[in-house]
Order: sequence, then C-alpha cells, then structure tokens
Amino acid sequence: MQFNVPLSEWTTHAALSKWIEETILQCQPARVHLCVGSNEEVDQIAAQMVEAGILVPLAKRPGSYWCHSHPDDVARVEESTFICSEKKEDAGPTNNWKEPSEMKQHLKSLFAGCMQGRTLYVIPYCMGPLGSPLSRVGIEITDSPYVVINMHKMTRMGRQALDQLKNDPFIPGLHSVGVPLKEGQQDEPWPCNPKQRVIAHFPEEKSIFSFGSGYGGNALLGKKCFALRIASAMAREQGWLAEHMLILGLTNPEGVKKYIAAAFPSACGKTNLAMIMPSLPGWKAECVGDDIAWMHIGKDGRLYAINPEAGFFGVAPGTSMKTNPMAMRTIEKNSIFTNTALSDGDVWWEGIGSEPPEALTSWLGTPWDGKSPAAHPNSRFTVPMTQCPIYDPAAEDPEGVPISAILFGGRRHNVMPLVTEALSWNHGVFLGASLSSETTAAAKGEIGKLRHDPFAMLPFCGYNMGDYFAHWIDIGKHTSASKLPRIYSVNWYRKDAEGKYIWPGFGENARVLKWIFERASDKAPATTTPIGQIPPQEALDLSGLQTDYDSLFSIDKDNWKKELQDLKEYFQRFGTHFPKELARELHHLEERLK
Ligand code: GTP
Ligand code: SPV
Ligand code: MN
Repeated sequence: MQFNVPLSEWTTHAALSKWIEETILQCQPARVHLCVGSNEEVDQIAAQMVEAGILVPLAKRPGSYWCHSHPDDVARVEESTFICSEKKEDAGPTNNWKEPSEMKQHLKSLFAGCMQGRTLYVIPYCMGPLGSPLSRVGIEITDSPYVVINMHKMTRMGRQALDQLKNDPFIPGLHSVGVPLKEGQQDEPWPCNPKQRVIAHFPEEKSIFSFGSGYGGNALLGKKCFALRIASAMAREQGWLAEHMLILGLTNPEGVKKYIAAAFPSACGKTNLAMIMPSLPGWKAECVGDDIAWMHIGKDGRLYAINPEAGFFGVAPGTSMKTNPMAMRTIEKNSIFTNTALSDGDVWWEGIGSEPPEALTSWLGTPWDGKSPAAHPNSRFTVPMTQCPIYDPAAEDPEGVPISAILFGGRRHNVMPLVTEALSWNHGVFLGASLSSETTAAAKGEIGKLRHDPFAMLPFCGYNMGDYFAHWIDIGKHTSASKLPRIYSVNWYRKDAEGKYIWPGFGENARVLKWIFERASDKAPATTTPIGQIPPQEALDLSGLQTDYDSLFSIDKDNWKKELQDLKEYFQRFGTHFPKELARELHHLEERLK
C-alpha cells in the first residue's frame, strides 16, 4: 500500500493506527493519504481536482473554486439517516432506527472494497477551539477529496487535531461515496451512490458510518453527525447541551456586550442572524458561530457556549450585499461554492442582488436555460470563519461565551408572532419543544410543508427526543433561575393576505434583538399574553418601517386553539418519555387560552 507518510511517523496512537489498518483492509483503497492539515496539502489536493475537472478555479475570487454535485446528491437525506441504539425506544419516535448488529452487518457488505481505485484520506479534526477542555476530536476516513478540502475549512484539521487528541479516545467516522473504480475505469465528476445511501450513528459506541453521498452534512461528518447527533448523546451523559444554534455577540450603543444563541431549522436564518448588520444606529454584532453551539453551565452558574466548527457551510441563494453583507465579504476569497451557478470567473445565484450575467452555467454544469433556478436552492459556500469581518475573537475562548438569551424560531406564515418571551425556563423549554416550521431545500423532500421540528433538532437529535426535552428541563435545575438565559420564540416569516412577508427581516431583526437585549438588562417592559410576554408597542422600535404592530403581534385565539390541539397530539407520541413539566406547561397554556 502506498502511503504519503508512514503511518508510524504520522501517529503513535495505537487504537487509531489499528482502526486505520483495519479500514484499509476492509475498503481496499489504491492509496492512503494521512492528512497533516497544511495549506500546501489542500492546495495540492485542490489542484488535482482542478486537473480532473471537478473544481473550477474562480479568477474573481482568489483561492476559490466552483463545483457542482450529482443532481441526486444535493441535500441532507433524512430518510436514509439512522440512529442505531441498542433499544429502539432510545432512538425515540422521531428517528429512523435499525438494530445495531443488523446495521453493522449491512455496513460491512457496503464498505467491503468500496474504495477500490481511490485514495483513502484520514482526516483528524478538532471540534472546538484548540486547547479547550470542551473540544472533542474526531477522525474521518473518506475517499472523497472534496470532503478533505471542505473539512480543512470547516474544522481545525490535521496535525493540530492529533496534538489535541494525544492518546485519548476519538470519535471515528467512516465515509465513502460508494463507487469503487475498476482497473482503468474513468471516474465520474461527482461519484455518489444514491440507491445505497445510508448515514448511520451508533450513539452508545459513539461512531459514525456514511455511505453513498458526498454532499454537506451527509459527508462532512464533523458537522451534523458528530457535533449534533453523537454530541447530543454525549451531552446528555455528561450534563451539557449540543444544539443547532448560532451564537452572536451584541454590543449596545453604551458598549455593553451580551451573547445570544438561536435555534432555527435548516435554511431558516441562522447564518443571516449570526452575521447581522444591525439597522439601528450604534448597535454592533459579532459572530461566534452560525450553525452549532455546545453549551455547559460554567463555574459562575451561567450558561456558556462554544462553536465547535471553524467554518461556515452557508446557504448561497438569498445572500446579497443587502441581506447579508458580512457573508458576502467573508466569501470574497478562499471559498468553495457548491451548486451555485458559474459565470465568467465568478459565481451567481438567485437573490445575489445583480442580474444574471449573459453567459451562465447552471448548477447542473450546463448552459442556463433562463427559466429553472440557475443555482440549486440548497447551493452553499464553504469558508473559514476567521475571514468574517465581524468574527468575534471570543470565538477562540476555550471557556466559551456567556449566553444571555436563547431564541427559537421557524418559518411560520401565520399564528406565531414576531417575538414572544417565555414565562420561565420550563416554559422556554416548552417553546423549544413546540417549534414547527415550513420545510426548506436543506433536506430532500417537499418544500413549504409545516412540520414539527422541536428545538430545530428533529433531524439531529441522537437519542429519544422525549428524553432530550427532559434533559433541557434538567439543565434548568443545575443553576439558579436568575443565572439562566431568558428564552424567546421568534418568527421573521409571517405573511400578509397577498403572501408577502410582513417583516423586512435581516438587519431589521436588530429591532427584536434590541428588545431582547434590554429585557436581559431588566430595562424593557413586557405585556403578558396567553402565549407568553410580548413587547408593548412603545418598547419595540418600528420607526421608519412600513409594517404595523398589530399585523406582527396579533394572537388569533382560534388559530392558537388549533395549535394547542395539534401540540397535544404531537406530544403524545413521546409517551412516558414526555416530561411532566412540559405536560404542565401544555395544561397552563390551555387554561390561559380559555
Ligand atoms: P442551515 O445552514 O441550513 O442550518 O441554515 P440557516 O439557518 O443558517 O439559514 P440561512 O441564514 O442560510 O438562511 C436561509 C435562507 O433564509 C436564505 O435564503 C436567507 O436569505 C433567508 N433568510 C434569512 N434570514 C431571513 C429573514 O430575516 N427574513 C427573510 N424573509 N428571509 C431570511
Ligand atoms: C443544515 O441542513 O442544517 C445544514 C446544512 O446546516 S448540512 O451541513 O448539509 O446539514
Ligand atoms: Mn444547519
């Protein structure tokens, strides 16, 4: 077997060496590349991909590339994602489950010889700041060079991760695109195996296997597979939280800074809020993370968050200098664009803020027809976080940042008001558990369909969601109520009778953040309604906006009674795993709505 460096020189970690050797025997690659994580290393891999016609360098964005995927491999595949706990009950009613030994048997046959003709890459990566006691190390073995160059931007990868690991246990993740190459067989530009796709998690053993997809969260195993599904199971055992949340620092005109975390389902606005340019004069936001937060109670009893990632894998369509200027500046260089459209030396997408250029290659790699979307709705950019002009230096703080408020929000064209404050921690947990949202292109399947997505974790919770609710209730008992962040429900997506968004969103969301910030300083009033506290008209700055307060905050009792009925039915699915504290919150809501 041909290695770029001898295994024994690369690591002395016995369990790691053994796993690599076993995997080589199982997957039968043609070559092995042990990643060190240097820029030269990834530049070389990228150059080979350019040579092979997989990546197109972008003359107008230094160090950047465009590529497009197979049309059947464009988003997360929830129907092929499994939680393989020993007991089905431990996966719960919201996850697909397979008995572990049965799944292992199936994986064994899938992975046998699956890397023939390809290079097997070993990627050590650290989730979280280097040197942080809260960080965790994973090792991904993959046959996709695309995964290597993306992991280099998304995580602290290579030598530095091995140094962090020392001789400790790691989270193994085995990934293959699932297309072995016979002697002399020409490779495809985006090899994948949609028919045999499976993304399997073993939360007890804490391992990950992903087969058949090369796209995003299916293939970059540090992200959803480790930092959410496996990490949520670890967090439950160890008394912390692994969440689908952005983290942002907000500084008011007086120079006081507070941190806010927010959970919105996929493609519902985390990246945009994480990099917000507040429309209100004197307010400043800084970005700690845009997708995942690991949170724990600190020594002072407050909730602290780190961002386990080192990069953004952000939705391209809709990103413009008007909606998200900080993202636009972040992606001026050293970025990978997947499934956007390609113009002369640059990229283009719907909502970028300019007319489509004359000659445009669509995300399918063919001349754009001018009718169907030029960029896939789930096309994305990959870029290191450090390039963000408002990257918060505290994002590297090994202890994390103290969280003053937690937001839950989804796409709801009606029912949910612009913002509601929870009456207590347990009521806040109830708001998180009650989250529903209209589906987006981030996952395969129908778009715009309302579904329950508790805590924006429906596709990402690695254990029984009822137990997850109970874990959140439990966290609230580990410190005093005054130290816990207040919890909010927000909705940027209410529509009028014509189907147009009522709320301008983006930078204007700062108006809502301002009220939340001032609530955290006990400086803003609130009005109590049956569903929670809302800002009274005078406490929310709507000056200069076309929208009126009532259209944003009206609470339709009939709609809410339907919402309540639906929640009652939904929560029954969790049976005895549904915490009594949330049953009590449901009952209180019913009483208040009478
Ligand atoms: P994932 O990366 O899939 O987890 O998504 P995300 O939550 O980070 O979503 P993102 O911020 O990328 O937003 C997804 C889409 O929603 C983009 O097309 C945005 O332009 C749009 N969007 C974001 N914020 C707002 C908002 O405040 N109002 C409106 N109307 N659209 C928004
Ligand atoms: C999401 O779907 O929530 C994402 C994109 O953040 S992916 O990494 O592909 O899961
Ligand atoms: Mn996400």
